[in-house]
Amino acid sequence: MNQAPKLRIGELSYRVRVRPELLRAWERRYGLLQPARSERGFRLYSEADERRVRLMQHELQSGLSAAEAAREVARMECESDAADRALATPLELARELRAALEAFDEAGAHEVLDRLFGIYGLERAIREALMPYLRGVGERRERGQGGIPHERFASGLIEGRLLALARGWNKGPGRRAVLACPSGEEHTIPLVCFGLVLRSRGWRNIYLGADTPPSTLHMAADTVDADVIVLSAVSSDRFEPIARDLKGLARKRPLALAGGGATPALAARLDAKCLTDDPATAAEAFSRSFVCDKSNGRAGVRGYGRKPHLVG
Ligand code: B12
Repeated sequence: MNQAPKLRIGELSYRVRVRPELLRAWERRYGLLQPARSERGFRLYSEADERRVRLMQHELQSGLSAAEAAREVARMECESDAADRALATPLELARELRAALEAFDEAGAHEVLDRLFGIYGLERAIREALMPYLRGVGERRERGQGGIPHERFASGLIEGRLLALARGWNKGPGRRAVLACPSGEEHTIPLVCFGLVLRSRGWRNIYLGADTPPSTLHMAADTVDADVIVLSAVSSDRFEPIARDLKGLARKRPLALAGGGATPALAARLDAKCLTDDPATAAEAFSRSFVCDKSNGRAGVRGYGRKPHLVG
């Protein structure tokens, strides 16, 4: 966290989704940001500046005026207790989340999630807290600790929270992704995370959820003329029985497989793309790699095999 200032205003603005003019106004009016200057006089912001902007957004969302929110951020920075709580690392917050969920403390868990998203934003929250938390649940289960009731309670709460953030994610002019877990598969949370980050890059999502049979996939993708279909499963056993259907889908439009069940070999066999990163990183890379082939006007994703409309 304590790195030298290095972010130009455009980059900071992109990360926190706040217009540069507003960032400069917060700096001028409230001293919220304390940029260094490059040799050529450009403002250079630190991670502490980014953190203060996120805290400011969090306070604004809770209903404070800008002046009050800025004072609140300053107070949090000064009062070490409050600051420590607010600036807990993502992993510390993941631990707090675990404690709340293990106690079936719904309000407590939401309060931790408020701080997690408010301070670190969606992508870091996913990558650095939610995924590690979920992995921990699996590891504890393997050691015979933590029961199914807790796991169901925890995943229901987290999924509900993520789907609340997803409201309206199928609207707008962006490219269309059909997202689903194949037949028999219930592990939807990472797919929802993927969709949320894709949405933040301007995509529209048509989310079909758990246990989606191939016929439904075909129908949905045709109906919305999807630009891509993304399927996620924890085991390749979910993909293998429908391999023929998946090849059929991949013949018509880009198909991507993700989750523990997606291997590069399987994806290559099905002419699909294999998403191997965590959901946030994968969505970010995926949206960057999605290109429009000017020669035939069709869109495609780099790394998809040999389909004629895909850019290789
Ligand atoms: C939460 C959870 C559930 C929840 C799911 C709720 C929901 N809506 O998602 C519930 C309670 C429903 C559930 C049910 C079951 N579960 Co479960 N579950 C989990 C748990 C704890 C987290 C799942 C998760 O979100 N993983 C996401 C991350 C943490 O997993 P990861 O492997 O690190 O993923 C990496 C990459 O693969 C990638 N990735 C993963 N998914 C995706 C998706 C996209 C789009 C992208 C881009 C990337 C990506 O990101 C990670 C890299 O950082 C896992 C433990 C685990 N380690 O996964 C068990 C786990 C997946 N479950 C397991 C089992 C056995 C079951 C049940 C059979 C048991 C049961 N009776 O409860 C049922 C089966 C349900 C079904 N038919 O699908 C096993 C699966 C073993 C296997 N490989 O087949 C696991 C691994 C637990 C274990 N160690 O035994 N489960």
